[in-house]
Amino acid sequence: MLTIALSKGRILQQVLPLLKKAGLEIADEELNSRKLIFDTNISDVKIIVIRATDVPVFVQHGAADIGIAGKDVLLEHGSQGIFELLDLKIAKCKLMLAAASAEKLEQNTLKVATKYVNSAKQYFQQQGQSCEIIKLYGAMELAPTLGLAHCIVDLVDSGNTLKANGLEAFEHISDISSRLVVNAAAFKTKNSQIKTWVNAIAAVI
Ligand code: PRT
Ligand code: MG
Repeated sequence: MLTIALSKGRILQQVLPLLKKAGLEIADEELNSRKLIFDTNISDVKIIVIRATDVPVFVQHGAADIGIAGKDVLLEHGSQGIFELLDLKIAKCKLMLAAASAEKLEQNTLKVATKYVNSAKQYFQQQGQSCEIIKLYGAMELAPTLGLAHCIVDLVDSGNTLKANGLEAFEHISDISSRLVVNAAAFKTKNSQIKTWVNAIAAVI
């Protein structure tokens, strides 16, 4: 049995058509049921659909053999016990540093609101910039407006969300897209089964 963990939300919408092209699909009635673990057209492959941040956790512990999640989530989680095998080139965006103006970034200790604590810390450390990280789970864009932080580190696609909140992107921290990861132990014990699917998916990217 092979278990594949998919991220809910926007990644799922783009990943299901990709898997279908690679020969793996979940029937609509199955997907619309209240089940948490879905059967697929392939008898020995099951799919679970979970919170994006939970995908690397399931894969690291071998509860899922394969996972698909955003690079943003994978960078935050760390790569212990996980191999990244494919860039699916979907759900693309950029991790960026944004503020209301360039002057706001001129601080001895920069107050940064973000969901991406580890990525932000690492970035400012590389820059030699002292910072205080304020962890938020959403609506980062509000933080500078309400004086909670000098700037934010967040995902940016069109830039419309920043613009609508009076913010501007100043630094590009990393390029983000969805990645296929595997459990390191499963990659040995289920190597041929995993490789078959990785190759099939690679061929349709
Ligand atoms: O909502 P929940 O907490 O359950 O999960 P989630 O919000 O993490 O899920 P979801 O469905 O929003 O998907 C998130 C994943 O999609 C991320 O982990 C990324 O890998 C990927 N992705 C790609 C994005 C974006 N593009 C994106 N633009 N995730 C979020 N955004 C948000 C961004 O945070 C900002 O609020 O969209 C807004 C910016 O978009 P623009 O176009 O206005 O710049
Ligand atoms: Mg969301």
